[in-house]
Amino acid sequence: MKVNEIMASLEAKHPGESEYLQAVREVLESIEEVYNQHPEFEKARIVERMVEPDRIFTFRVNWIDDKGEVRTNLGYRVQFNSAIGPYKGGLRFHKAVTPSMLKFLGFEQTFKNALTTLPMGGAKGGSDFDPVGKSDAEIMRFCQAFMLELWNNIGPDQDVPAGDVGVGGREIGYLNGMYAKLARKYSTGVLTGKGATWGGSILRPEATGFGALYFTHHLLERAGKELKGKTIAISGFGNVAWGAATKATELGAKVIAISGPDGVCEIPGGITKEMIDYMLVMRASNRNKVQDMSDKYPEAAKFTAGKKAWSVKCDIALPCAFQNELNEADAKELIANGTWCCCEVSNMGCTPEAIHTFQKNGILFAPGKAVNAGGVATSGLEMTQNAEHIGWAGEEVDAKLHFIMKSIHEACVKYGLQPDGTVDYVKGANIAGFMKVATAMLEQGIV
Ligand code: 2IT
Repeated sequence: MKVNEIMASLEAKHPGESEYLQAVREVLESIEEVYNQHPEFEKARIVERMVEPDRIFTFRVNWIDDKGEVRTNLGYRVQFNSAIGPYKGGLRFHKAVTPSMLKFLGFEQTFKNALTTLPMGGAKGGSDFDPVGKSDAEIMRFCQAFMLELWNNIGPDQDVPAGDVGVGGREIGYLNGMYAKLARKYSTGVLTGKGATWGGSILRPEATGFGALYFTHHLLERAGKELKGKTIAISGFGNVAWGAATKATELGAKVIAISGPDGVCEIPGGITKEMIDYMLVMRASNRNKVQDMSDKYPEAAKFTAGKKAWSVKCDIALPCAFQNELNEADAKELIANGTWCCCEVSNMGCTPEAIHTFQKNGILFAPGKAVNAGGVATSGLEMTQNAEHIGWAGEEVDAKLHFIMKSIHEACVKYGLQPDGTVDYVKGANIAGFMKVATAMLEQGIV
């Protein structure tokens, strides 16, 4: 396999799909050497088969807004790879959603899910529906219209969607309600991230952020460092940022910045429990403005318009918002300000140039597919509880989540260990995920 040849053919087939091509290139560059040591992979054309989704559903979603006007959006479900289990991955509602974005996310999800140690294939879906400024009734009508198209292609043994950017517990509720009505199926296993009273796992809302901090803890521990007393800048203020801020604070670190599309809030004294709770109110308002934090807590939080979290001096940077939200210039600014660790919590949160800059400067860096895998892993635990018709206590879920994150860290070390004793976590995560999916594909023949 030659990465440049495969990429040239993909670029010709899928022109302009920049996020998808970026995600594929990153993985192929990491696995090239290992792949070429396995002629059986090449013979079965594993890479050529793995980089294309199994199938994509595209559909129109019509709904009626509060003024009575008809609205039209596009909906998608990308079923990427089912070699190790039913398709699994979130739904993203965001105005910038395109097939390229969902293909990159589905591709990443396939390797991430493989890392979790649980039997889940990879998928992603969503819509260019923009939740910003929408009323609760509009959100409900959109979710119902979306499910009207999707319901026949999902199921507990087939494809299990969950939340992602713009899709949280409220949306999963509306989606599940409509699914049950259409499918006449009332078992709880078709979506994850459900409410705690109707099949949702305890700790699923916290899991992505908690898992990310467990991973960061193990990464720091291996490097002879600890979280206690360190300053952390977080981007975003949604579900993932909320979970990360909660666990970081609990483990003794100080979260000194959160950000939004409008700018950054600096919190020199460290974010408090009250402020962390307020992040949920801000998200539920659908206003999408981080300035709301400094309006509510003017003494503690100082808002600066147009700036990113990466302009704030910190030890550790945690991108928790969107792909490519941290670029080369941001990486250089962080390094100049003394940052020595960046754990990517968002999917592909850093550009390839930013990652290269971190690695060249000896900054501890770990990629999203390893760091944020606790979210989907806990979705997997929710599926297990649903299949068994039981619910575990929070301590049990937390212990399993921590164990999984520790295992993912160990897998990264196993496959990413460098001759000088440091770990290339990008390589480690990509090779570990790839080996599992490739072996599963090989053993199941040409399908
Ligand atoms: O990116 C992700 O891993 C998610 N949005 C969670 C997916 C899931 O199925 O829980």
